[in-house]
Amino acid sequence: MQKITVQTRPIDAQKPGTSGLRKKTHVFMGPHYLENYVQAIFDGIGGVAGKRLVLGGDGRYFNDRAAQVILRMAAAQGAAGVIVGVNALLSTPAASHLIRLRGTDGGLILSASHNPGGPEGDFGLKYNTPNGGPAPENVTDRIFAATQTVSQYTILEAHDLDLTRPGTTALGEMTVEILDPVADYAALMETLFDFDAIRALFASGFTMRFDAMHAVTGPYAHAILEGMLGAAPGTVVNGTPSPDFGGGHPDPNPIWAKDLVDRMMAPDAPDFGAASDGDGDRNMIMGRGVYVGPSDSLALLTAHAHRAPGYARGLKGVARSMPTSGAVDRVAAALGMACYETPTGWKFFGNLLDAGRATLCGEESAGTGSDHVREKDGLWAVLLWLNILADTRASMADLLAGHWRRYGRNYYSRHDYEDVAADRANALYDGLRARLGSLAGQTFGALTVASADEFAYDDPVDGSHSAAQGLRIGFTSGGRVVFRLSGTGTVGATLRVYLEEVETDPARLDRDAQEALADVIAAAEAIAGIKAHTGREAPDVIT
Ligand code: G16
Repeated sequence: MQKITVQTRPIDAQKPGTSGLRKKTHVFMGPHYLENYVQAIFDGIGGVAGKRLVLGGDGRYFNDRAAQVILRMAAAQGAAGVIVGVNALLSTPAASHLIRLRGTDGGLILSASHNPGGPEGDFGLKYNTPNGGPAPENVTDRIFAATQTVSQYTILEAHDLDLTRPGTTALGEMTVEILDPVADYAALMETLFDFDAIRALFASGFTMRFDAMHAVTGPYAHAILEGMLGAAPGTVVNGTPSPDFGGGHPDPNPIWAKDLVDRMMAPDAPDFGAASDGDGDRNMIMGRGVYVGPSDSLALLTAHAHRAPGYARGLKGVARSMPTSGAVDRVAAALGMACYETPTGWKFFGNLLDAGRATLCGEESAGTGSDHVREKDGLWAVLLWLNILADTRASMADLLAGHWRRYGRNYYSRHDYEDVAADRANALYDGLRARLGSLAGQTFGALTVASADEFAYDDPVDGSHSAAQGLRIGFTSGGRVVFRLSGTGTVGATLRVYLEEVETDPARLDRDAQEALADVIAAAEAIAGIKAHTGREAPDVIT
């Protein structure tokens, strides 16, 4: 096996976004594109000589080819070993767990998360640090800097490794351990949750539908829900990962998981419904006749986490991203625990989790997780819900209604304007930013602005400062609107408008969210001129 050095040149715009580098698949497959970026990761972390890495992905188109390239580059550059899932599959949370369990020098995850896959879809790659979490900004800055100076990479000339079976093999002088992607993760889940209680729940006739959306969670859900917990065969649907996710969009929200929503809203719906995304870190939670929004899910999980053995001793604190609703804040206040507000991006939770300041974290973008790994974790959220249901034996609808009665309800919605021309999106955003200082006291329709600022974050653990993390406008009613430009899209700009209004009147807790938010929606339009700037009459996606 020969090591060869390939001359290359920097490629434009290989800048990691909210979670790694995400581009159109054909862009990633272009000459030197993947290799340049892998080299930049290796350079950005000080080389891989003597290091051990975890490698795996969500199985999307090009996952298999990219994994072989990364293995050959790691071997050529002196890595001591790579632990890789069978067929180069690993869910993102399972990869995070393996990095921690095996004490590796980090890992490479092949995924564009919930974005569609296939030759016309998206591909992505990110580096996770030895704590198992997405690389923080100082590391991604070094990686980006390396993409701008890369001039060559070394790679082994070798045949593809057979990754179809567990076992240990060698590539040049590098050890490659191929393992079952599910086993270690399933064992971890067993330490956190009362599997006996959940088995008893299923044995009592409790029914569930889990939609794996043709993505990586399928094998995990089959093994854990149907295999270990005794859920009826057929509970897991769309459970075989496919390179283009069955032609679908593996984003677990009411738009893309509409089939699940329809089933859960039917009179003969199962008791509990859930879905997960491309790489298994996001979740959607439903009960018969009810949809539990991600912000509410975080709040309820926080209120009930003590019911699961892994959290029986209570939570050290909770954290949510800034655009996530304040529902969890009220639970934290009632329980007397710290509640942190971070910028969007799971990487910002890493320090809080490492320092033992937060146990649970969550985001409006369908992510919830805990200190068991350093990624959000879709199936973990589903299992915590199951543990709560097993312990309370209450219906999802009753749990949700009871929660709102006790804490009030944060009506919440996100309106996305996708693939907007970047200059138009920037004009809206920059124009609004320039006017923030003059908004307080102004009235827009029924609402008066109480505060307006651009969110910035000072990490309480390492003191790092992250500026320009979204524009937030609070109203005297207690409601708010937040404007952000997404950092995960691959075409044009995506404008996210996050809308929230607080309701504590027991007679008004059961309204339609868009209706309850009508004043906030109208004020957002009046303040920012969304229609004029984007040229759109309505959002592309409402969640
Ligand atoms: C990633 C991040 C999340 C973030 C989400 C959306 O999730 O890990 O923290 O909330 O993107 O980010 P944006 O609003 O910038 O598009 P995932 O599931 O895509 O890896």
